[in-house]
This record gives sequence, structure tokens and C-alpha cells, in this order.
Amino acid sequence: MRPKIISSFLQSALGRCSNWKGHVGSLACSVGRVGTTGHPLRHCHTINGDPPRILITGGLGQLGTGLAKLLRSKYGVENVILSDIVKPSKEVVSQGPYVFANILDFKCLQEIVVTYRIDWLIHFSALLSAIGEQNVPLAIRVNIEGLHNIMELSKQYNLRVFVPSTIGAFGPTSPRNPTPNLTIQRPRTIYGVSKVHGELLGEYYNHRFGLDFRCLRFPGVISSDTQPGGGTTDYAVQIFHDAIQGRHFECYLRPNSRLPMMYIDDCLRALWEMLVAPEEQLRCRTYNVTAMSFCPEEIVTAVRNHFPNLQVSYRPDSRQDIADTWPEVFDDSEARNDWGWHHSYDLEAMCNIMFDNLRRQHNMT
Ligand code: VAH
Repeated sequence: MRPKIISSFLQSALGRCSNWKGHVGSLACSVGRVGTTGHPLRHCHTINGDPPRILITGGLGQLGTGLAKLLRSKYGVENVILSDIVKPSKEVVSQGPYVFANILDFKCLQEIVVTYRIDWLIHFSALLSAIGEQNVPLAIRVNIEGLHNIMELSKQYNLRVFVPSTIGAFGPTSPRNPTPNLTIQRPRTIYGVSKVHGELLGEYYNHRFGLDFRCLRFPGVISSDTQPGGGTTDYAVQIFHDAIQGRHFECYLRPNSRLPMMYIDDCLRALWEMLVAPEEQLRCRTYNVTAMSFCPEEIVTAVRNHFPNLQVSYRPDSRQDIADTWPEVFDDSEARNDWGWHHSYDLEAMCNIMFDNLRRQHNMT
């Protein structure tokens, strides 16, 4: 058993190098033991013997700083460049390289890729669902025109590029429980439309130009030290902050609005595993990933296990209309089968780690 897997892995790694005619260096992956999922264990990758140099756009959103930390632990602090258009905190710049990057300015992006010798690009810049509906022209510029720059840049410099998509890429005509990886996608938000466009454009560049495009459709992401910005699933983060501070929690969704969700550590690990998965494991370039599905009344019950006196009321607003068009349960079986994805945190485990983190942040330990 063992010799076959090692040889195919080696073959694939070497094979891939030979494909990248334009690629100056050789892409080497160190072979490791086969993991529990039977998929070759992912080890740190090198390009030309050096760690990949990675640029993250939209770095000061919900996922950027956490991902930079994870990738720096694998590839070295100096090889992961965080970027955005806003001034970073002292803490952010103390953690590693940070640059200004306006994704609407192609020249600015070219300069960064050349100056920092970037190999991989992770593109987080985007207006999320709720805030996008409040400013459609800006959402089109950032989410669509910005993406066009990223695609052309990645093609020009032969970058491996990761662009996140979302449960929001599905609409009311998609099966909602479960929502398969490949099905009808007619979203009703500009955010969703821009993300379907991103999936299709990335797959087109992969098919037409061999661009190493990779995409994951994330559910709502729950994090303790970074705030989500303008999404429809944000309530599931807000409830933790209200509980720990003894505040009344008002939910803008109905108690039974079920949505797929994931704890941030699972989200970042899924992203990294998809980023380094051997290409021959990728039977497609866009995958659903998830960990759990819950509705407001279920997370209220789970939070009350920690804070029994949490006061809750429900006042649905326009975000309810968005949630009503989204998947209730996400089918991520293809990601699990193809590259061994599996989540670690269910609702209870997520509540435990969220409150551990928040108690530490509020010096309540
Ligand atoms: C939003 N949090 O609500 C984002 C996400 C899965 C949802 O895309 O818009």
C-alpha cells in the first residue's frame, strides 16, 4: 500500500513541475506519511527549494490576519504579505509584512507581485452580502472589476490564486437541504452574483490558460478576534459578544432560519488544505465546505449553556430575505472525497473555544 501512494505522489509532484513550462523553478513537495483520510499528508511546499511567497488582499477583513498567522507558521513570516487599503494596527504590522494594495489599481498590484516576487495570491477583497445590497455600484467595482484585475495579474505572473466563494452563490431555485457542489446557481444578491462570476471566470482561466485557480464556498464563519463585516451570518458572531458582556441579544433572523456555519480555525485549515492539495486530487476547482448547520434558536440554546441569563429577542430585517434564498444544509462530500477535507468543530466545541477566547480577551479567566 505505502510504496504505491508515495510513488504516485512523487510522480504527480514531478509531473506538475514539467507542466509549468514557464515556471522557472521546480515545485517540490516533501512526501509524508499517509494521513487518516488516506490522502497523502500535506506538507509544506517549496518553489525552487524556497517557500512560496504569498500575497493576501483584503487582509484586514474577517479572515486575513488569521490566515497570515497560519501561513507564516508554515512558510515563514517574511514570505506572507498582508495587504489592504486601510491603515493597519501596530499589532498587525508587528506580526509581519503589510503593504497598501488597491485591487482596482492594476499597476499597484503588478508592482507588489514583482517587488515581493509573489508566487501565490489569496484574494479576500469583497463587499459581503448585506453591505453589498446597500451599495451595488461599489460591490460591482470591488467584487467584479477587482476580480478581473486579480485574474489577469495571476495569469500574467503564473500565480496560484485562491478566491473564496460562499453559500451566497446559491439562490432560491437551488436545492437547500442539502445543496450539492454542482447545481443551479441563481443568487438574488449582487454579492452572490459576483461570486458565481468569480467561480466561472476562475474555472475559465484554468481551462483556457492553465491558471492554477482554486475556490472554496464557505458557510458563515464564526471568529472571536476578528469581526465579520456586513454579512447575513454575522448574528452568529454577535451573540457571543453580547453574551460575554451581559448584553441583550437581538437577532435579525427568525428563530428557525437554518444556515451552514463553520468555526474560523476549520475555515482557515480548509483554505490551506485546498491551497496545497496536489492538482491531480482536484476533480473540480470550486468546492463546498462546511462543518455544521444551525438556526438562531439552536445557537441561543448552546450559548445559554454558558450564559443561562442571556436575554434574546427576534426582529427580522432585510437580511431575512437574503437568508431565505440560501442553503440550509451544505453538501461538502466532494471536498471530503477528493482532498480529504473534514471539520473539527461542531456547535458545542465552537461555543467552548469561542468563550475561552473571549474570556481571555476580556481578562475574565
Ligand atoms: C455573508 N458571511 O454573510 C458572509 C458569507 C456565508 C456568508 O458569505 O455575507
